[in-house]
Amino acid sequence: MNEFDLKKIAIESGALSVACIDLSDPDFIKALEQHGEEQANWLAQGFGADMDYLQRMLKDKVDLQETFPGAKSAVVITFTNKWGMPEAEHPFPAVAEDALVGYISGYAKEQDYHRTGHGVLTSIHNGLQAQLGEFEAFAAVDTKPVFERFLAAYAGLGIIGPNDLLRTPERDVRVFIGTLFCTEKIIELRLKPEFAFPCHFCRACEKRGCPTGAIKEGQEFDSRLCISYLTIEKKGLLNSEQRDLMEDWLFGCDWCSVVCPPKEKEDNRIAVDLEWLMKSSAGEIRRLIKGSAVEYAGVQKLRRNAIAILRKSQDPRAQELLEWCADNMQSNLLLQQITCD
Ligand code: B12
Ligand code: SF4
Ligand code: SF4
Repeated sequence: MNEFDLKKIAIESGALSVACIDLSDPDFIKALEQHGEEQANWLAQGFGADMDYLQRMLKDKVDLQETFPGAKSAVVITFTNKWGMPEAEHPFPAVAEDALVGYISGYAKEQDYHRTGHGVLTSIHNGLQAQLGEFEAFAAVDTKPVFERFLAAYAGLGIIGPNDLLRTPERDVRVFIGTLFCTEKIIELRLKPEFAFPCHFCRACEKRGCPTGAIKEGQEFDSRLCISYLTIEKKGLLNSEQRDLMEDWLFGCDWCSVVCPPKEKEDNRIAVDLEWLMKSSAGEIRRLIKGSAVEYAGVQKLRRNAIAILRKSQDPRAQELLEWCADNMQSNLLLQQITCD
């Protein structure tokens, strides 16, 4: 296997870029352990909010031989799901101009990126086996305990920007990361990403990207303040402070990615009619979001977030819709979200 063949297989499988790490390299093992310590420190400071799985998976992310038995090489890729592209599609019904709306992040358009990434990695595995013979491999796209941004940055697919995202020469930060842990030794391939300008000449994501302070100059990323965390991961009720932070987002947030690179971008959000979201049957919405990244949050969380948005609205129709919800909703969480502090 040479560099050219690996790149050819990966690109033909749908990856944007590829690199490969030798998992037995002592420098890599040391860097991984150090990253584990840094993440433990980050979690100890509370920056991981209540995402307990980050703590639970920490050991498995460092001990790769235990997690992926027999793995010798990690093929790391970036890929996209038309994130940020004007032609990207979504299943939500069109919204009337004067409707009460909430927004879904543009990265959730098209098929769920976890599924897209697994497809690309399976195809790469097949391509490698065609050349090297059969071997076992484990694919991960946010689906197994892996320090994805660390691996991608270590392999040279990009750099970590002030927005905490992998910035790449191919598509800036609007890429996802996938890794294929192979029990066969593949060629070691580390890249040197080159950019037209360094992040410190720009800092747009830091200066005019994040509205909440989750990204702040000289400070570590704080999930507790991140709209993406509040709308997707946060369990239970949203208190008034959290409701104020989350603007009118129903799922995810685009502000720190849409400014990269720093020029005006099209609005890629998905507008959702809040009356439709509250009054349609849960089954219908579930069917609609099946196979999209939004499915991870589920209907109840989308509705909880919608209530949080409605409570901040000055529009009298928002109050009417909340009253309708109070009369018609069965879920205790949603009923409490209508009145909680
Ligand atoms: C938990 C999680 C979240 C949390 C926490 C986010 C965070 N910044 O940590 C929440 C819910 C907030 C979130 C939001 C989003 N997420 Co998210 N998320 C994850 C997940 C599952 C784990 C990340 C994690 O462990 N964080 C904890 C930090 C401490 O650990 P870390 O990633 O290892 O790296 C940190 C440092 O060590 C340092 N670092 C890492 N490597 C290196 C290397 C060098 C050289 C240096 C100097 C520093 C450095 O940078 C980080 C600083 O805090 C990953 C998938 C995965 N398994 O990795 C996706 C992932 C990071 N998310 C992703 C995406 C797309 C998003 C959103 C854009 C979605 C959206 N539109 O709403 C937002 C962006 C918010 C943001 N600016 O980070 C993508 C990012 C792709 C990219 N281009 O980087 C990932 C990689 C999923 C994927 N497979 O593609 N996410
Ligand atoms: S917005 Fe600017 S500073 Fe932020 S990651 Fe992109 S290029 Fe770097
Ligand atoms: S996703 Fe939104 S809230 Fe979170 S860091 Fe980026 S801009 Fe800030």
